[in-house]
Amino acid sequence: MALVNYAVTDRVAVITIDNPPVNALSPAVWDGIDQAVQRAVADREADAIVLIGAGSTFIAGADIKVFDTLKTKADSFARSAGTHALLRRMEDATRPLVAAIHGNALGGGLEVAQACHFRVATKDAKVGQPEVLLGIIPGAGGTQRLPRLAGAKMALEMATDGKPVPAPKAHAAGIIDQVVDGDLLAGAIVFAKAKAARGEIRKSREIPIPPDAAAAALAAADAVRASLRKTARGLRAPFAAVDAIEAGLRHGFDKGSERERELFAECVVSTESKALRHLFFAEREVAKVPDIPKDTPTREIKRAAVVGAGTMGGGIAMTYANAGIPVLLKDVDQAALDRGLATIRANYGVTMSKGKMTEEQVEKTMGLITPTTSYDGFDRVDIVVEAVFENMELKKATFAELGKVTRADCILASNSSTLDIDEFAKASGRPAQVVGHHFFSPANVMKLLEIVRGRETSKEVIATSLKLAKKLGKVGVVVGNCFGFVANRMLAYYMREAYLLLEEGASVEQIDRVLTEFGMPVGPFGMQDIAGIDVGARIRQYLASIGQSRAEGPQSAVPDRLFAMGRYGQKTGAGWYKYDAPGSRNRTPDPLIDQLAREEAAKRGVTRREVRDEEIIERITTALANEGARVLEDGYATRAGDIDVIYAYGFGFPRHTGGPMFYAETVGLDTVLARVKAYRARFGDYWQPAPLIERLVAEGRGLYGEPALA
Ligand code: T1G
Repeated sequence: MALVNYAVTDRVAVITIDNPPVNALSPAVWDGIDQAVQRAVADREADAIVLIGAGSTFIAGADIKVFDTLKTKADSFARSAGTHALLRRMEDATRPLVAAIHGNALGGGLEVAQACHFRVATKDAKVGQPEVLLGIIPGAGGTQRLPRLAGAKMALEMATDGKPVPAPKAHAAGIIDQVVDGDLLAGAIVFAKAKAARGEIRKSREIPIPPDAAAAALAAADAVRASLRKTARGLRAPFAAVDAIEAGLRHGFDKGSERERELFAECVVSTESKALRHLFFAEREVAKVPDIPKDTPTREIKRAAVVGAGTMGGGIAMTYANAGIPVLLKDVDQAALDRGLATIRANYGVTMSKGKMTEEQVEKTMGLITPTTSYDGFDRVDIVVEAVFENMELKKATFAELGKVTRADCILASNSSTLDIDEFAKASGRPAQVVGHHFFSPANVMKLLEIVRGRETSKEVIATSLKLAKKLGKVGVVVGNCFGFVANRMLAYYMREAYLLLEEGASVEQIDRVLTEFGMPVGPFGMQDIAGIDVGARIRQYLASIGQSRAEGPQSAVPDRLFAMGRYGQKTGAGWYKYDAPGSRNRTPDPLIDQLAREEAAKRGVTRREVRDEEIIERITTALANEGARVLEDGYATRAGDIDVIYAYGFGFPRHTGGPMFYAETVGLDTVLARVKAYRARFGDYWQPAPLIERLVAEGRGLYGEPALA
């Protein structure tokens, strides 16, 4: 089959794009469409033209991989002239040209549809301009045609938030001309023939924008910019999209198109776009585990159980219920269950207050959660997620029980954040069924699921976990069973540097500010006050009991002193900050922390000094990248992109940096290596360069299997 097929039906030329899996616009597809439209215009057998996608969707956009071939702004600017000219040729077709949309018409796909004279769609189709999610802007006329079809306000919204719009809403806005019930192609042919009978052609680029609407739109553009300054910190693309739309409003279609091409060219070669495009593919790569073939058998998860109704257990139960999977929620007594269910109900109450769920939906979903204080019914579930207190003995006892009360093929998953899955596997008596499912708090919100592979975890259990992650709306990443797995193993180095910088003279507020300005949703100290200082303290205690520690190098005593004072963070009303009351989020700096830092610095003979903001970022990101490289070297993560996905989805590491490993690559692995060596000389031998980084720098290669980023 060709990429673009042509046939005439009932005097309508039907052009079918067939480029699986999403009909992406590769250069060959662009050319195919161009030739097919020109063929239809000259075809005496055709009075009208329909453009449709084969398979499950219309065109999901330009082929994102092609952007890596655009090396300079000038190159991109030059090449986009061809695309714009092609779309104008389509628009100048002398026969009615109708786009028939099902599935998704996104990015270039919607832009192709906008260059058609009309658009019809199925009810469940979606249209959108998601380019900003890739650090670029609509680059095929979308910033100029969309305002003319849908009005500038809607165009500004779509081009800056990148969200898909359902067909009925797009129809109401004027983007879609008709929602087709029944067979899309048949409906499109009828629609096209009717247009041909009336000789009706409408070129989007010629739709006028009334002066008063343009004035209102220009005001709207400024308002959008003001809002983006809060929501799109550190990003360029959303602002560029506004600039392109504004140029068209002020100077007309042609000048606006030229400005769009300039801005697209600027964005497509930016680090922001390379980073976001990297994550787009990385978050799809994670599902590909080298020794787990795509056709590995999987089990259907129809019933689940969660042991432990605490914060995590409750959130996990919600995750299953939200996916429509009935779930038993077990705790030791009714009081614990009642607390757990009250938290769940409160969480749904927040969702409902935001209008994301109706009361009926909440009741129906909560109805899927069955509280219990016994193991009754555990013999009928397909998976159990253990979410008891992070204590090895308690977890081993729980797995021993689960091994007795569940079916032989029931998957036994642990939500442990750091402990040894193989220990649980041994205790269960069924190691092949045991796996780690490490959710991130709040479990019903955070998308990351670390799938921790034990020594004996079966391939079927891994494959089932990956499939289940998708069903739960999570991004499942398979990781190895080292202490802390990948996320928390690396986080130990992130926190070590934060603590040491604090003792060296930086303040809690400065470190948190610098990391949030970098793009983290919250700084290390604010994060600990949310997660609980006691969680880390107890893990350190456990490690000390088995003669281990989280990260090499000096361990600050400040967090343990806070723990000893009962200052666990928000939940106790004081931690790294003071809070209005236990559970409050209103925080104020506490001079006590500075005093503790001074005392501990003195004990370690550290001379306090002023710490520059840049040093905070450099120390923390270098520590992350160096440890990430060791994780890769040790084989606990499959690829650098997996680590990027873990940090983007697990900790909100700013997506426009591509993740800690991609960020290291853009800083330069040679620079990262030099920093590690400088820190070793300055702070001590615990700063050891990761051999992988040393090797890649020596060979001039990058972390992603090709020469370092140009
Ligand atoms: N280019 C290349 N590959 C793509 C692709 C694209 N646009 N979209 C999807 N894929 C691959 C994806 O990597 C995966 O590959 C497979 O298709 C299935 O994808 C000029 C400049 C459409 C909602 O941003 O949002 O147009 O892993 O797993 O869950 O102005 O794909 O199987 O090897 O995501 O059903 C704008 C991106 C581009 C849309 C379907 N368009 N895609 O989701 O499948 S820029 C987008 C998506 C542009 C113009 C601008 C989703 C989807 P593999 P999938 P899905």
